[in-house]
Order: sequence, then structure tokens, then C-alpha cells
Amino acid sequence: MTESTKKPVIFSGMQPSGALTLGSFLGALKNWVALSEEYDCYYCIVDLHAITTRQEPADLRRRCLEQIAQYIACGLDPAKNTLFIQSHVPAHSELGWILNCYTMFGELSRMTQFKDKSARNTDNINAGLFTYPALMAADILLYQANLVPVGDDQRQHVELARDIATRFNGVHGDVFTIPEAFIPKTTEGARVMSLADPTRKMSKSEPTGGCVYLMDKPETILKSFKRAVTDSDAEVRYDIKEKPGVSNLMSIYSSTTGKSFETIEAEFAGQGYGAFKEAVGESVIERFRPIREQAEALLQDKTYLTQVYTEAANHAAYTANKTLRKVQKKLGFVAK
Ligand code: ATP
Ligand code: LTN
Repeated sequence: MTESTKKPVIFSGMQPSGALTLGSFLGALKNWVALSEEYDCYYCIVDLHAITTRQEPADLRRRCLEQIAQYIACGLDPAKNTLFIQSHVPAHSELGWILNCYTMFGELSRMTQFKDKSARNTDNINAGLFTYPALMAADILLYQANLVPVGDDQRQHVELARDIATRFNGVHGDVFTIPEAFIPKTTEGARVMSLADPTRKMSKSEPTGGCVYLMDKPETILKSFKRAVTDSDAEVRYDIKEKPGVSNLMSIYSSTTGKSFETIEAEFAGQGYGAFKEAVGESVIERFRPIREQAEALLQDKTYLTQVYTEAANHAAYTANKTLRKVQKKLGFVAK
């Protein structure tokens, strides 16, 4: 991607905190791919964010590489998209610290992800988990991103990034582009719920037995769907309050097949849940099969993957450093 391409900019990221799931795919990756031709896209593996919860070093290293392979296998062409690892571009940490000083304690206290994760990890409520949104704002603002495609659970963080940017610009003049969140509609996977507990988000770092993974074998996927929690009235009907399990399966099926809820209700009228669950499972299997096969093949070629993330980091650092230098100058830091 050359400097002269003046496409609007996209930034988004995913944590290497576990294997990618159906939630990562429908909530994020699928949209990233759809947007990747029209925008100048930076898609990041946010390892600095991942260490806000404890990670096994060997797993973290392996997952970063797997994630690059999966990004590519999902359709992100590394020649057109900057696919990089966050810690390879030190400007993220540097701007992250600066923006901490422009983020209010009260704002961070209101973040639902912090409340959730601190309630679940009572033995490690670290400062990084609390200030995480300032680092996320840095990720986005370094690239002067216009659009940030995320799942619904990240809306609040993108809103905060906008507030931080507006506050900084208010003090120092126009430095940052104010980003917009891009969140898919519910029917297209805004929030894919756990198959074991449809009131909770399918989350790769919280395997409740309700996750479907991008690299799962077909028989595993089918088993997961057959076990999916539903209800006892055996009617395929969309009703998020009364029938969260069935509604979640319908959303998934709608995303993988493009069928509307009405069509799905008609298709399974009077059939009970067995056939329905199997059809949803099969649709996910077919969607994932080519991705898994290509990711497996790419993982055999470590030299290629290293080349992809190294070149991407150089490109990202160039853009990020321009913004960082501007910020440092505004703050009154002495030039080197
Ligand atoms: P963690 O469990 O470590 O918090 P996660 O599974 O929530 O991870 P992230 O890496 O934090 O996934 O998220 C990457 C992107 O995928 C974000 O934009 C997020 O909104 C989206 N996403 C993740 N899970 C889902 C889901 N179940 N439904 C919709 N979008 C999701
Ligand atoms: N917080 C996000 C991951 C993330 C991100 C970003 C997303 C870190 N930096 C910048 C969009 C833009 C999450 O937990 N899913």
C-alpha cells in the first residue's frame, strides 16, 4: 500500500487470548474482509492487550502466528491489508501512556468489559485491565482511523476513544481524526452467544464449552451444535428474550446462509430442533472448511508468515510514528 493511496482508514484488532471462534469470525473477521478493498486497513493482533489477563508465553507466541494465518485464510490479502502484531510497533505503548493522562478514572470505571473481567479474574485485577481502553484508543488514533469495525461488545470502548480524541484535540488543536465504530446488525453476528449459555457472549478466553472454533474439525463442530442449549417448546422462532438459544442459532444460520428469519422459520416449521441444529452445524462447517484448510497450509510456511508480519510492522510503524511525533511536539517533549 503506497502513501499516495488516499482511501479512508480502518483499524481493528483481536486479542491472541485464545483460538479464534465463530464469534470472532461473524462479529469481526467477516466484516474486515468485506471492507478490505475499499479502505486502507490495519488489522492488528493486540498482544499488549492480551497480557491484561495471564497468558502462557508459548501459547501466546503460537497463537499470534496462527492468527496471522487465519486472517489471511479468511480472505485478508497481506498485499492490500497491513496485518501486524501490536508489540512490533512501540508507538502503541508510547501513545497509550500519553492517552492515559487524557483519560478519566470515572470514564474507565464505567467500562462494562472491565467490570465483567475484573469480576471473573478477582486474583488479577491489574492496572492494565483498567486502563486498557486508553491503549485501545492509541491503537486507533495512531493511524488516524476513520472507521473501526468491531462487535457490539466493543462499542463502549470506541465511544471512549472518540471522547479521548476530542478531549486531546480540544487542548492541542486538530491532531486526531475522530473515529466511528462500525458494528454489524444483530442478524449478521453483532453478538454471537455461547452455545452452552446463550445469555453470555461466545468468548475465546472464557471457554464455557459453548465455543465453536475456526480450526475445529467438522465432526467437532457438528457435535457442538447438537449439544447447543435451546428450550423445551421445539419451535424454531426468533425471540431473543424467551428463546435466546434458538434465536442465537437462527442468527448464526442467517449469517452463514444469508437467509432471513422468516425463511428459516418456514424451513423448519414443525420439525423440532434436531434437524435445525444439524443444518446450522453443516452451514458453519461449509463456511469454515476452506478457511481451516488454507490456514493449516499457511502454518507450514513460517518464512512467509514472518515476512508478512515483518513488512506489515514496518509499514504500520511508519504511519504510527508520524502521529506519535506530532503528539510529542504538541505536548512540548524535546525533539531528539
Ligand atoms: P476475550 O475473550 O479475550 O475477551 P473475545 O473472544 O471477546 O476475546 P476479542 O479478541 O476481544 O474476542 O474480539 C475481537 C473482535 O471480535 C472484537 O471486535 C469483538 O467485538 C468481536 N467479537 C468477539 N467475540 C464476539 C462475539 N461472540 N460476537 C460478536 N463479536 C465478537
Ligand atoms: N478491545 C478489543 C480489541 C482491540 C481493538 C483495538 C479493537 C484492541 N485494540 C482497536 C478495535 C480497535 C477487544 O477486546 N475485542
